[in-house]
Amino acid sequence: MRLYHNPMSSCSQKVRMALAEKGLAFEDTVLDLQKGDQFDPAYMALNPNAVVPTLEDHGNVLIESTLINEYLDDAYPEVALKPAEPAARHRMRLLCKQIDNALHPACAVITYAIGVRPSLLARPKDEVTALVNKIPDPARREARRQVVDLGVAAPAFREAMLTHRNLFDTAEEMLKGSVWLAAESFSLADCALLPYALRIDHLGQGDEISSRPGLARWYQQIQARPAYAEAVTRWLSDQMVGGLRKAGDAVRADVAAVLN
Ligand SMILES: N[C@@H](CCC(=O)N[C@@H](CS)C(=O)NCC(=O)O)C(=O)O
Repeated sequence: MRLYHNPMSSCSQKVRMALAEKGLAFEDTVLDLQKGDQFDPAYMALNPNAVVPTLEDHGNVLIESTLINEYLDDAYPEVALKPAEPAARHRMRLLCKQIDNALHPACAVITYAIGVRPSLLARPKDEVTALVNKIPDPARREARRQVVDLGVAAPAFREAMLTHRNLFDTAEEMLKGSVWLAAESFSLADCALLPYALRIDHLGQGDEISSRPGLARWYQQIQARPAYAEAVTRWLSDQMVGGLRKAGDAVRADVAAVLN
C-alpha cells in the first residue's frame, strides 16, 4: 500500500487516522504542495484533481479521502470504523458529506488566508500567480486568488469562518447524545472532523472548539488515542505548527473585526 500525502494536509490526516486506527502499514510519497508537486503530470495521471491524498493498494488507484476511508473499511474490516446500525451509519456519512462539500473548501480558504499567505507574499508575484493558475477547479482557483490577494479581508474568509461555526454546531449537537460523533463507537466521522478542529486550533482560533463543551471533550478524547500520535503528531513539526500559530496571532484582531 502506498499513500501519496502531505504531513499537514487535512485530507491526508483523515486517511492516515483511518490507517492508524486499523493498524495498516503503508509506504509513502510526500508531496510538497507549496512547491507544486501535485501538478506533476505523473502525479496528475493518478489524481487528475491535483490534490492529496491518493492511495495505491493492490494495483488500485484510489482518490477522494472520504471514499478512500470507505474503501479501507470495506477492504480491511477487522477493525470496523463504520457503525453497525444503519441510522448511525447514515449520520456518519451525512457528516462526511457536509465536511467534503462545505467544511473542506472553507478550511482551504482560512488556511491560505491566515497560515500560508505570509510565505506566498514573500515569493515573486508571478511565481505565486502561476501556481494559483494551475489549480484545475475554477471555484477553488478563484477562492485561492481572493485570499492570496486580500487575506482575512476577503469576503470568502468570513464565509469560511461561518461555515466552520455551522459545522462545529452540528458536531456539538451530535455529541450531546453520544461519546463519538455518529455512535458510541469511534467511526470514520471522527477521522473526518479531526483535521478541521486541529487546523482551526493551529490557526489561533481554538476558541471555536473550547467554547463548545461537547466538541472540547471530543477533541481531547481523540488526541488521547494511540492512532492520533501515529497519524498526526508524528507528522507535525514544531516549525510548521509554530508558523501557523504565529500567523494566527498576527491576524487575531483582524479576524475578530471581520467576524463582528
Ligand atoms: N476532495 C478531496 C480534496 C483534497 C484536497 O483538497 N487536498 C488538498 C490538501 S488537504 C490539496 O492537495 N491541495 C493542493 C492545492 O490546493 O493545490 C479529498 O477529499 O481527497
